[in-house]
Amino acid sequence: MTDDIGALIDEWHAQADEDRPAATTPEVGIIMGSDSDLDTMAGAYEALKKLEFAEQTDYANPPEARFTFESYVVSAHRTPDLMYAYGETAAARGLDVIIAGAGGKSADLPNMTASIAYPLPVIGVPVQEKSVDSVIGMPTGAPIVAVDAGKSYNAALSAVQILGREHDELVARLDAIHDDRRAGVAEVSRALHDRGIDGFRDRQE
Ligand code: AIR
Repeated sequence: MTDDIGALIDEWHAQADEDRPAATTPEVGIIMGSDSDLDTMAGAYEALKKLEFAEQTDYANPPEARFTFESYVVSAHRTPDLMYAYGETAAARGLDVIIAGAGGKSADLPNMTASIAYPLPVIGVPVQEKSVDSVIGMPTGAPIVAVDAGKSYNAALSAVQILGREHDELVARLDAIHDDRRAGVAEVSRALHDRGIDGFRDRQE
């Protein structure tokens, strides 16, 4: 294979053969069908950043952070060979969980990657409402975990929940952001009650 897609495929296979220590490889892989999905998939990036994950852009030179993620565009229909290679090499490249998003009515990247990478968990993100059925509609024996349309932020939280079974520090980070969210509700609840609806609305404008 000599084109750029072939070069990526060869690179992933070579990385899979390297057998690098777990602390140096990305734990989470974010893949999406097109770069037009990026705005929607950015929620996963935001959640991972909040949880102190760093983006690993060079497989051979990991960032200092203990937990990292990587991101790629992989199209199930335009580049099925690339999708196959990603799913097939994911575990050997050190990934523990994949977040896969695709849009349109044929959003097959999440479901196909789940089948190829099995038993590695794949969390599917339907990029649009019309993509939900194709992401979650898997036959018995071919599992996928999925979130609602556009909820890539939740996909990242689910990914870190999975990693948390092995890493206590991630559980602590998940607890901390959950506490922040609770505090946010407490604050707004008190403000609404104490200022009354008109006062609350005035303060928001
Ligand atoms: N897509 C890309 N390859 C296969 C599929 N199903 C999806 C992308 C994107 C939509 O098609 O995930 O949401 C439109 O892609 P584009 O590149 O035309 O903007």
